[in-house]
Amino acid sequence: EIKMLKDISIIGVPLDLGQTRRGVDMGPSAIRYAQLHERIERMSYQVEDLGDILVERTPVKEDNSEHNLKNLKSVKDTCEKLAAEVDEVIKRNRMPLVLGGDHSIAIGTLAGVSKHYNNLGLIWFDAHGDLNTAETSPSGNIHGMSLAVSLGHGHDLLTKIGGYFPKVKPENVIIIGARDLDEGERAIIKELGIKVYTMHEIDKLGMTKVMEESIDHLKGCDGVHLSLDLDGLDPIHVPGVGTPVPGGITYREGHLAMEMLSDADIITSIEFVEVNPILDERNRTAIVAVALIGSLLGEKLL
Ligand code: Z70
Ligand code: MN
Ligand code: MN
Ligand code: MN
Repeated sequence: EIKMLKDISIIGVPLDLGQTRRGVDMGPSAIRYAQLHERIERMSYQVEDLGDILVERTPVKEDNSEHNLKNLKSVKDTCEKLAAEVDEVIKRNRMPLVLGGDHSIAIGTLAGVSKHYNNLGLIWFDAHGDLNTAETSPSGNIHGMSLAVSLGHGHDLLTKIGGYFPKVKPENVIIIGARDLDEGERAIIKELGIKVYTMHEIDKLGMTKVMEESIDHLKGCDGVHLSLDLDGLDPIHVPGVGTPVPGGITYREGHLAMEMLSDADIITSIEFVEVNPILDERNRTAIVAVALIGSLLGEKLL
């Protein structure tokens, strides 16, 4: 059974070292500027903002010695701090709302969340699978590896954050919005039997059915983490993402998905990642992020 938490703690993670486009470290500021706190408070949640996790940069030369894992030490250190902070928030019976930063931070969020549940579910909204390892990654960017790491696949320094692994079981993971998967990612999806709703299934079934099935699939879970990469949406609506992939989830489908999660009352922790204000137009991407968070937390049109 899922125990819902009605007090919310915002945690910013200004990390841009899990990929190679600078600027996503300003994501938390942009989302706050789009009035996140005010918007949630209006819905009569009790909200606290814990500020940002301190991101320390190890000089790039030293940090790129490990094979195909860029900035491994900086990403690991940041994720460890984030895990500890998320853990504290949940211990205080509050719901963590984590703002990225690039998607490598999910490694830390899940390390802090997962120990509080016996059977954690995970919804991964993304154009990508983030299921690479150093062996399969075409880029060496850790933000393309964070789901694999959380499933226990990848470098020990990442999989063992928090002192245990895996953080989530493959049968409890659902990817929604995928349309850019690498060869090695397709292989691990087959090998582990991960449930994936690509854009093909979303087009064919419709978002309503996709979310009904997803919610039903996770009904045995005692908590569900939502990790939402803004690039899951179509870049028409969110120009401020580092890796735009055409043909994504529409603004309306995105809201519908969030509203259905809200009605099902299953989400126990949240993260929104990959907002890059440098690439954005007038903060549109952060504004969309805040609107989606509103729907997810129960904002109604009427
Ligand atoms: C590619 C890689 C990725 C986000 C891009 C891209 C991964 N599969 N993830 N943008 N959020 O480099 O591993
Ligand atoms: Mn307040
Ligand atoms: Mn991602
Ligand atoms: Mn992505």
